[in-house]
Amino acid sequence: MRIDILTLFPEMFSSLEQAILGKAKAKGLVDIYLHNFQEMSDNKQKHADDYPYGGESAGMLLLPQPIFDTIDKIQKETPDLKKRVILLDPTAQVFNQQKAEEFVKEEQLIFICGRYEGVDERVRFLVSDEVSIGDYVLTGGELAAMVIIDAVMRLFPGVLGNERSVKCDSYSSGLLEEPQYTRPKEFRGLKVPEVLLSGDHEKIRKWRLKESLRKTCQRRPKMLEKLALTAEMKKMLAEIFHTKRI
Ligand code: 6GU
Repeated sequence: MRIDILTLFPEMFSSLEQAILGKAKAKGLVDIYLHNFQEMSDNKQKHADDYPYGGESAGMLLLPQPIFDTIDKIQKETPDLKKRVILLDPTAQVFNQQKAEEFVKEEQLIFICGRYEGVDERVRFLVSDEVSIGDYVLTGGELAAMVIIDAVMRLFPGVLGNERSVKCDSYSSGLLEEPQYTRPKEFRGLKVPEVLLSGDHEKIRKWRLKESLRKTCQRRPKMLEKLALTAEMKKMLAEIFHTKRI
């Protein structure tokens, strides 16, 4: 996959080289191209922003020209790649796991990182997707782009090194992951549930499913509404409600 990032602060992305993305790059699964669209500005002072028409407005807007020209340049370099052009915008729909699963199927992702008060409305003609990462305002789209890139890259086969962990992800399966334990069996008086040490796979499967349902019920009850519940799940949920531990 090729990732292009349009930003006024390309140096912010150096941390992407670490961790998951570093691994993906080392394996040749992804190439990242950073574009400082300010350098594409056709005015003498290399301004990338200006005041909005109409006056009385709070701040500056990103100019359309440097962004349009950068996208044109990228399109010329990569005419054949199946791509999405993604505008980071705090007023857009919130990014989620489903979007991450869509994006990972593309050959190229182009991120336009907004700054200041936002972008000239005409920039939206260029984009296929607009996303926010939550209901709060950041100073720019850079951190949001990094969040999205991380969520997408870890879905790439071979990046995590353990495909099961993607399939069992909270949000992919429709249920939150059950509590998990590692060594030792007892730590500061806190014990690992007996069933996990029993070696009885069917009992363990049931325990995991039930705890997964319990956690989803407690933390994200809306997720259960979207799930096709099996008879086994319904029985477990009834037990969970009956014991009133939620
Ligand atoms: Cl995409 N941009 C900015 N500036 N703030 C945000 C955001 C994006 N998502 C949440 N907050």
